[in-house]
Amino acid sequence: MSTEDAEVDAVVVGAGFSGLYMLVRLRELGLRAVVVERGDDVGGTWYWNRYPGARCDIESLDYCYSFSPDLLREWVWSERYATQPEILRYLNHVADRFDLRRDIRFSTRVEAARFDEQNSTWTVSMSDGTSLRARFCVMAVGNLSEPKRPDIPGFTSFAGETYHTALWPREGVDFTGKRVGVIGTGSSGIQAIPRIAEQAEALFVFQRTPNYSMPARNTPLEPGYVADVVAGYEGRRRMARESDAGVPFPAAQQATFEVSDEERERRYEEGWARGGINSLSYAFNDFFTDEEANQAAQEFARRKISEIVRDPETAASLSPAHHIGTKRTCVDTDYFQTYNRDNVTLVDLRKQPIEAITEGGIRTRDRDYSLDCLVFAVGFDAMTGALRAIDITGCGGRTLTEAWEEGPRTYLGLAVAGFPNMFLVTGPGSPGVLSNMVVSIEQHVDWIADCLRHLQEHGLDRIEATEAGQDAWVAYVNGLADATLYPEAASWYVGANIPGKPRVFMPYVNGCGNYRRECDEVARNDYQGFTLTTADRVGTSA
Ligand code: FAD
Ligand code: N01
Repeated sequence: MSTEDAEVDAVVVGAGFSGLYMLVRLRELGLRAVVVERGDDVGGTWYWNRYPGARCDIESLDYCYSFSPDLLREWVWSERYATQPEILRYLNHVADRFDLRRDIRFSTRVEAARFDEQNSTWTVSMSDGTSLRARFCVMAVGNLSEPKRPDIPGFTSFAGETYHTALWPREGVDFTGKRVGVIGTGSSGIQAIPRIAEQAEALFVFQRTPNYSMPARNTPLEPGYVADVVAGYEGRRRMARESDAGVPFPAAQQATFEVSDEERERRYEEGWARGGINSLSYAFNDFFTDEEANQAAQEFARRKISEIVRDPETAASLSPAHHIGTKRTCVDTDYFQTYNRDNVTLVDLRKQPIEAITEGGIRTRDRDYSLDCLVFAVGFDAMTGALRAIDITGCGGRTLTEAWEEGPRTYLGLAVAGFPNMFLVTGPGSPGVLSNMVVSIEQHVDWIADCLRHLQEHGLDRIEATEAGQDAWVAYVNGLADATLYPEAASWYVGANIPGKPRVFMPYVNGCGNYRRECDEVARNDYQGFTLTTADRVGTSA
C-alpha cells in the first residue's frame, strides 16, 4: 500500500556509474529527479563486489568519467588497474563533489514500475511502501548486478561460512587457518583465488569450465605520468569513444595469417608482455570472426598456461577449449601461478562433478572435501536479471517479462517498444558489456539527456520505440553477432549460465564507435524508429 505518491520528472533506478551520471545530466536539464538505490550507498558494482583481489580490468585512466575536466584533474589514480576500494572512493567523491546524495534514496528497492497510458507517467513502487510518479524512468540497474543463486543441491545444508563474491561483507573475511572452497572460475573467481590462497590453510578450487586469462601487469602509476595523460585526455578519450571496445588503442589492421609465423608469435608475445584484457584480441583484426585465427590465439594462451603451471595434469585441466574471447576474457595477477602452491588444489568438475554440498563441505563423484568456508564466484543473471526482478508493466498491461519471454528485445539497447518514456542504460542490444563500460555509460546517458532536451524544446513529453524500429534493430544486431564466433560459446552473453533462460546473444558486436554513430544518426533523423508525442498525441516521427 502506497503511503506517498510524490511527483518528480524522472526516476532513476540504481546509483552506480550510470545512475550517478544520469542524475548530473537530469539536473542540468532542470528536471527534478530522484535516484533509488537498494544499497545503502553509491557505487553499484563497486559497492557490492568487495571480494579480495577485486579491481577493474580496463585501465583506471580509462575506466572513469570524462564529463568533468575538473574531476579528471582532481582525481589521481594510484594503479594501472584500480582496486575496488579505490574505485568506490572515486564514486563517493563524485557523489559528494556534485552534491548528488540529496536526491538519492538509499536502502530502497524498486519493486514495480507501471506505465499509466492516460497521463504518460510511470508509477514506481518501492520496498518502503512509498511510490513516485514520474514522466520518465531510467533503468540504470546494471548488467551484472543480480547475483546468481548457486544452483547446487544441498546449498543450504552447509554448516560453515558461505560467501558470494557479489555480496561480499563490508568488514572483509579472514581466511587464515581455514579450509576454503571456491566454486567458479570466471573473472571474479580468477581475481579472488590468488588472494584467498595467500591466507587460507588449504584452498580447493572447484572448476567446471576453465577460462582464458591475460596477465594484468598491474603497476603503480606515477603522479607525473597521470598528469601527462590527463593533459592530453581529450584525444585519448576520443580514440576510446571511436574504438570497438571503448579503449584508446588503435585497432589491428592485419589478419592473423597475413603475417609470417614468426611475426604472429612476436605480436602475441608483445601483447602478453603488455598485459590486459586485449593482450591477444588486439593483435589481429580477425580474432572474433575467423575460426582458425582464433585457434592460433587459443593455442598461444594454452601454451602460456602449460609453461606457468608445473603439474601437467593441472595445466591440462586449466586449459580452455572454447573460442577465446567468446566468454569474457579474464585478467589476473598470478592466477595460474597460484596452482603451483602447495596449499592449492584444483578440482576438475568435468572429471568429478559435484554431487552435493553437504553439512561438512562438498561431495564430488570421487570424494568428500571437508571445508570451513565456501565462496561462490558463480556470477550473475546478467543483462536482464535486474530488469526482470522489477515488475515492469507497460502499455496494455503487458509486462516486460512477457515482452521478453523469448529473450530481450530493444531498440538500440536504449528503449523497449510498448514501454514509453522508459530508458535503459547499456541494455541488451547495445555494446555496453563488450566495452569499457564507463565509455558506453557516458554515451548512453548523454544520448538520453539529449533526447529529453529535444522533447523539452519541442513541447513533447512521450517517446516510444516503434515495433518496426525494434524488430529491425533486433534483426540487425542478431545478424552482426551471427557473423562472429561469439554466439557459439555457452556464456552469460547468451544467458547460458542461468538454467531456463532463453538463449539469445544479447550484446551488439559492431563496436562502440559504430554504435555511437548509429545512435547519433537516429537522433539526427528526428528520432527515427521512435514515436514522439505530446500527452494529446501529436507530432509523430516513425
Ligand atoms: P551497477 O554498478 O551494477 O549499478 C546498478 C545499481 O542498481 C546497483 O547499485 C544496484 O543495487 C541497483 N539496483 C538494481 N536493481 C535495483 C532495484 N530494483 N532497486 C534499487 N536499486 C537497484 N566493466 C568495465 O568496463 N571494466 C571493468 O574493469 C569492470 N570490472 C568489473 C568488476 C566486477 C567485479 C563486476 C561485477 C563488473 C565489472 N564491470 C567492469 C562491469 C561493471 O558492472 C560496469 O563497469 C559498471 O560499474 C556498471 O555501472 P552501472 O551503474 O551501469 O551498474
Ligand atoms: O561470473 P561468470 P563472474 N557449479 O559467470 C561457475 C565482470 N567481472 O562473477 O562456466 C560449478 O563469468 C561457472 O562455470 P561455467 C565480467 O564482465 C569483471 O566471474 O558455467 N560452477 C563460472 O566458472 C565477468 O564476465 C571483473 O561452467 C558453477 C563461474 O561460476 C562478469 O562480471 C571481475 C556453477 C561464473 O563465472 C561475471 O564474472 C569480476 C555450478 N553450479 C567480474 N554455476 C574484472 O576483472 C556457476 N559456476 C574487471
